[in-house]
Amino acid sequence: MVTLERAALRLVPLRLRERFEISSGARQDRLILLLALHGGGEVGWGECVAAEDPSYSPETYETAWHVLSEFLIPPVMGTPLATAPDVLKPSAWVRGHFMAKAALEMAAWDLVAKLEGRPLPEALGGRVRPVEVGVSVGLQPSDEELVRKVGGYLEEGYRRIKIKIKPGRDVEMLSRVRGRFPDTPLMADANSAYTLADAPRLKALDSLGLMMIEQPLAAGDLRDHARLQRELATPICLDESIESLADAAWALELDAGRVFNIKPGRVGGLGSALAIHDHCLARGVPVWCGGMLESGIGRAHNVSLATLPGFTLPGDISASRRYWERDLVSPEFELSQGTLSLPAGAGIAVTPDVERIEALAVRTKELSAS
Ligand code: OSB
Ligand code: MG
Repeated sequence: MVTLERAALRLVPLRLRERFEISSGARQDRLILLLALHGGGEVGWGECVAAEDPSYSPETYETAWHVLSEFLIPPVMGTPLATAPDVLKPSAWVRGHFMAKAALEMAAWDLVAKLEGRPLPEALGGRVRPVEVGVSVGLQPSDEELVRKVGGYLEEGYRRIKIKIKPGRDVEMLSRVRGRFPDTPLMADANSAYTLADAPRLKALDSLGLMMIEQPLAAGDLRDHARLQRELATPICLDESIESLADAAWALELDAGRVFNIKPGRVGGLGSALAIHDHCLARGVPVWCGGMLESGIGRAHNVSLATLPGFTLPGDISASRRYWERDLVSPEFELSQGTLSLPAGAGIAVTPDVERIEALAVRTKELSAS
């Protein structure tokens, strides 16, 4: 039992080493929302994955800042906490805002694990181990550039390559990549850029031996995903469509997808991610851990989650240098034989560079029991 004494929000601008383009748009500058939860002499850290615009999800860092500071954090200040997911109980009435909720819940997991002196993977019910990882490659200016990028990542050791697609940059582009890398585990992510009318085009991808096609259709349209899956040999992987265990269970019942990309931030926290993992593990449905261009703080949570036994496929959890000139944690995450590991230590085990976070922060807020 720990009493939550204080929470600190920080908004930290961080420039990606390379602009990252997906079907809905491109981004080079991130505004990273961090949450530090103080209690029992320790600090737990969480990162909110909400983006700068509401294209991937209805949330943004601004809506998350608002909901965290007005509704999620105040009712837990000065109150005792038995388990990490309990931190969301007083705000169970708040609809949606899964990314805001996840940031608070993940900070609580880190805090509780640190107070217990346990690494986060163990607190989650797993064990510390290296996790196999892949890389998510954005839309490139040309197919040549894409092939060059993919080759570079394979040389670094990434175990699986995900390529962003959109209408007009799909079948021909991926055929060229496949031609150059006949045996590489490849997949595609459309971020909802297609409709069922594009089924013939998506069906043409079947001949390329992709591991899966991620989120081809609209987030809310499980019915059309099920229709599309009936026509495709390639498994559909769902990302944006899944915000809860209920969504995942329903998608499986409809056969709207056969693989899930689990992002703790998108599903409202690690407790929800665990529930989806357990449901899939019991049914032999493969899952992998996705990413949202996080700093090392969010990445440490993702690496911890990915140690659980159902995460049998390499996730979008890449090394710090794939994203940042300099990460916000030490040690930074480095690729070793296609895997990432946490250092030894309690909780997320990596140390946030507090001095740099304070120096970079463009907005701060402190909350405590009144
Ligand atoms: O669809 O998985 C996605 C990044 C931002 C928004 C959505 C997605 C992504 C990625 C990047 O694919 C994954 C990463 O963090 O490396
Ligand atoms: Mg995706």
